[in-house]
Amino acid sequence: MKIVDAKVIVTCPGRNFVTVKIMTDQGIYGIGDATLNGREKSVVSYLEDYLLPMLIGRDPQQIEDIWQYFYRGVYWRRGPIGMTAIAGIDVALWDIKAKLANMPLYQLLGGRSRDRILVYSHANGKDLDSTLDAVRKAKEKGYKAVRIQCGVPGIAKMYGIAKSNKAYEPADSDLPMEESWSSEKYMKFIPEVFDAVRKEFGYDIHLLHDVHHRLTPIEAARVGKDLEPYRLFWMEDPVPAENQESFKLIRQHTTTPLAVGEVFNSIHDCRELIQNQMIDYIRTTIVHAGGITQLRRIADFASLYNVRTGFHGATDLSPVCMGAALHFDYWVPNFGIQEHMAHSPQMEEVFTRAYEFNDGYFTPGEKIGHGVDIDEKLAAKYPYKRACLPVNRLEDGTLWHW
Ligand code: CS2
Ligand code: MG
Repeated sequence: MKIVDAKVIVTCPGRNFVTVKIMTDQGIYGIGDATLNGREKSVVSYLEDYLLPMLIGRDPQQIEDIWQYFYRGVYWRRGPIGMTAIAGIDVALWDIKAKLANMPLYQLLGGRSRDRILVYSHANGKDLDSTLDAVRKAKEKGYKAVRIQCGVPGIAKMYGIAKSNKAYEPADSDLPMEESWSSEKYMKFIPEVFDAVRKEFGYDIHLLHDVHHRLTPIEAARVGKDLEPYRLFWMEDPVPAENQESFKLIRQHTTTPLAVGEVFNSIHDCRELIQNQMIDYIRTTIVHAGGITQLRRIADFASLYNVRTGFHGATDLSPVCMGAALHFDYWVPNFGIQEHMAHSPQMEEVFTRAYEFNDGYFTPGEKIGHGVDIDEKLAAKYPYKRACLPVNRLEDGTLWHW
């Protein structure tokens, strides 16, 4: 079997998506997500100028050898752009292999380990009342787990909060918008938010929260401690994770579970946190960490330390990534939870998919491959439009983590 062609499809049905499509001499093709929010065109160039020409003529069944060729063979290893490009190719090859085997991808991985996949939705609001209302709406839709993000008095624009009633999309300007942040105001207010949510909804719903890399280790330790009475499912990205040792300090002070990894792109980014049991969930995703081939290694390594998966699943990860992630979630023994920010109807028109939502859980569907496809004619109707993520500053102007 040979790869006879490979291309990148860039489309913007409300936001930019990058899709890799690989065609074989037996008429079977596969697709993979290669979307990196705010840097899409860099990944497109990496694919079109380098990786895709190297694919032509290869046997698509040699998934591992192709992964090693692109990882070890490139000299300049790792990094979000390279690993996202490799991920797009890797998922397309797994899609081809499962189609060749005439089975859903989860069967090829080892069969399902559960009947259904727990997901969490986002409940956010510019103030406490609108956040409580968002939790009500998520519960009405059947979600058993919600991520709570609430505007903080005195902070003009908060990450994770949708504008008016539109879906949340942080890459909302051609060049970066600047936002202002106060850890003090946030730390003072956030316990009130969870107190109000638990008072209204009790403890039968899982609550998650994303600190989004904003705090110092001791501040994160304090917030983790302050939130203990509200028994969070997890507190996410409490601090930037370049210095993984700093998680020891957080761990010493709080039992609030920690989830990290959506910005990681290699097993080497996760190793210290996992082997020192400084986190409880690993969020590294298929699209940003080199695809299924590397994610299997990360998940297996995490299982040695009782760390469970909790994949990133924001709308800037395309339905192709969601589809592949759900097959992975169906199989992976140490599954934790899957993030689900619903894509818009316009996006779902471009990407047909087999996965289904039912009462707070997903199933990946029984279509062969990962079950997601792209309507290229429709995709062509939505040309790429540059959009960058915001940049963040403290109130005194210091550049800070967004
Ligand atoms: C967030 C993301 O979903 C999450 O946990 O961290 O929305 C993140 O801000 C975006 O994916 C960045 O593109
Ligand atoms: Mg996050």
